[in-house]
Amino acid sequence: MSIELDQKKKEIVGFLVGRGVLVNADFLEKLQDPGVVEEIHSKLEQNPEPQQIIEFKKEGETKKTELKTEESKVKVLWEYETDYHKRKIQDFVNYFNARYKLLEKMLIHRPEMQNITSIARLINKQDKETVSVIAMITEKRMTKNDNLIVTIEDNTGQINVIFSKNKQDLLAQAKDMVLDEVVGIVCATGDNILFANSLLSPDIPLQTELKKSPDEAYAIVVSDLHVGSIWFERERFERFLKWIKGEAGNEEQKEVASKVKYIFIPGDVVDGIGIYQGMEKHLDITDIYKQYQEVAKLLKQIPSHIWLIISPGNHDVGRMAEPQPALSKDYTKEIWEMPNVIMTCNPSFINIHASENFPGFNVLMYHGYSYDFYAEAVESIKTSGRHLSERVDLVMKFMLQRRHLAPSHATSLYIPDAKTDPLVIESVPDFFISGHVHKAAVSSYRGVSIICGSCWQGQTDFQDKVGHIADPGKVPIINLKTRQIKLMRF
Ligand code: D5M
Ligand code: FE
Ligand code: ZN
Repeated sequence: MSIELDQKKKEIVGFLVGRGVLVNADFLEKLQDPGVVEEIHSKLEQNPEPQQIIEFKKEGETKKTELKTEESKVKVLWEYETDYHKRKIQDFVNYFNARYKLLEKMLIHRPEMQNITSIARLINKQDKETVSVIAMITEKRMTKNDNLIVTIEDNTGQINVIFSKNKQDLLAQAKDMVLDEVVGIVCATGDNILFANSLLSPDIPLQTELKKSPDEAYAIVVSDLHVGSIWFERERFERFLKWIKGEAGNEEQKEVASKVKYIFIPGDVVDGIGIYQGMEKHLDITDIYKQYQEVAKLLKQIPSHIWLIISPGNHDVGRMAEPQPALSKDYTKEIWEMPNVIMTCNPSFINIHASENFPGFNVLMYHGYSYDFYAEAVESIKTSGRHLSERVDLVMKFMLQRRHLAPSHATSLYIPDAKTDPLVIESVPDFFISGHVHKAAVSSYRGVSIICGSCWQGQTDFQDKVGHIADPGKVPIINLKTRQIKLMRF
């Protein structure tokens, strides 16, 4: 890149950073393209004022990165770049390598990880030694004697590790491991085998201070509307709309409503069509376009000074494979055109509420499609004795510890991406927001607020059959000044 282009690139990044905007690796990657740099830079020069939209297109279909600012606050989104090439075996290999590298970085500097050694160098080790390995789990089985044998792999080889029943805490921790997750293991070497002494996840670093906004403002989570379903609870949603418009509630509740600045809508905006067999009889609106038009009608009632940040779920239109690109404009034109709407991909990483002297909050938003699997697959979560709808907070904490939204292969459909693994939780968010489970939950883990929205769809026939208890109409209300989160019932 020429010096001049390099300078322009720096100015773009400086512009964004100066406004508290997150500049992620994907965005930087885009800036490798001189055409993109020129295009964005020219827009900065034309109109560096608030309320601007920066947009750029690449060849082929319209792709858009949209940055909107309002006063000194900024929200940013990057759209996942859909890459339509046919996937080959090598793509899977590259994808797992990319994941390994990202997670290895989080483990490699941990003080516990002394004497880190590749698996190839351990296989023929004769002497007993204490070593650390960073590896992916490829197999797990209990022995007759109740020890756990785990096969691990890095890009140099494979080896078995024994978690002994004599170390009960460690064994319990190891039983929670799922296939394909990346872990750090401190162990003693044996003859072509390792004896585990401790186990580390990439995890969230301990944080001493909770980030708080200097001013009082609120963000709320309204997920799983399922508009179009016969079980969509319109009256309940209208009660919510009345409150957000300042027309209902006591004085205190009205005061809160007036200070709501962000609404997160993490997917299942509509019930969709053809999601499962026989779905037609569960639909009030059978036309997908009309479902989204109905959503637009409802969302337009929300005061336009509130940002609506919308990402897709497994009932929405478009591909199911994650990362799911932002909802297609072809189906959601009315929503896209709303000035206060930001459409993001699933998962997405967003910065909200930045101002001159506040960096804003980083929000990881993920619909939660993979969660059903982990509620069953993770021993300690499964044996917590509650249904997923009662323990989504444990699943979300599990994801934060693994720094991945679906560590086991095929627990969410995904498109392997040769360059990176977009489901890795690369940066530590302040808020981790999901939906999908149809029951609200609030928790926190090492300074990350864990929030799951509820739903606006009553209990479905299917949920009845599997014992899932939907709990519609509970809205998590996040006070950005105190970081307190309350559930409001509609
Ligand atoms: O999913 C809402 C909740 O219901 C979520 O926790 C999963 C559960 N659910 C829904 N459909 C199924 C099937 N087919 N198998 C297992 N669990 C399911 P939603 O995405 O809104 O349908
Ligand atoms: Fe849903
Ligand atoms: Zn869902």
